[in-house]
Amino acid sequence: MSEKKPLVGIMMGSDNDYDIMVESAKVLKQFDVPFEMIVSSAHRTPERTVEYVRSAEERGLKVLIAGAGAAAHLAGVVAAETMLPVIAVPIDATSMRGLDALLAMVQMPAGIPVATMAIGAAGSRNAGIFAARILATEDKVLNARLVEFKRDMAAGVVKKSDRVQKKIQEDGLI
Ligand code: RP5
Repeated sequence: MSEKKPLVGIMMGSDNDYDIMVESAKVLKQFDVPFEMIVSSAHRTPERTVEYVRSAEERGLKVLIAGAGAAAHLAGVVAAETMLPVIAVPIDATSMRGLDALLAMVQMPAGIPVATMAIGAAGSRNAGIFAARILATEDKVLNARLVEFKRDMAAGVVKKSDRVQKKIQEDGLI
């Protein structure tokens, strides 16, 4: 992890969520955004969760990401305890394939918002990007990195289209 003071806190309900939540971490690392990571459960360790969140703002964190599966209350509980923006990542941890966590996160009642991403690894990557976008509103260098990232992605799509054109010709369809 970077030696700079963390700006983003990545929380997850279980170490079993790590493989998904590491995707947020990879994105933040790519954009050189310092972060920290903690396992804390809204249900199994409610006090630990509240203590961590209450100290977050004081310690200089600007955004919190909360990933959890099943009856996923983590993001909502976190948002209830802080004024920091909270990004939620639903995780596929049960026979409901993450739909349970998605609904628990996205259906927050009015007043305590959480920004809910898609289920799983793509959602976790987007959580990292979204956190970076929030921070970029006050950081021109980070903003430039995000602009470059978006440009590279667009160039990637054009390359994919070129490959499809080649393939359809090779397949003798046009
Ligand atoms: C949630 O319950 C965690 O976020 C995890 O996704 C799920 C299952 O936890 P484990 O039983 O795998 O620790 O709190």
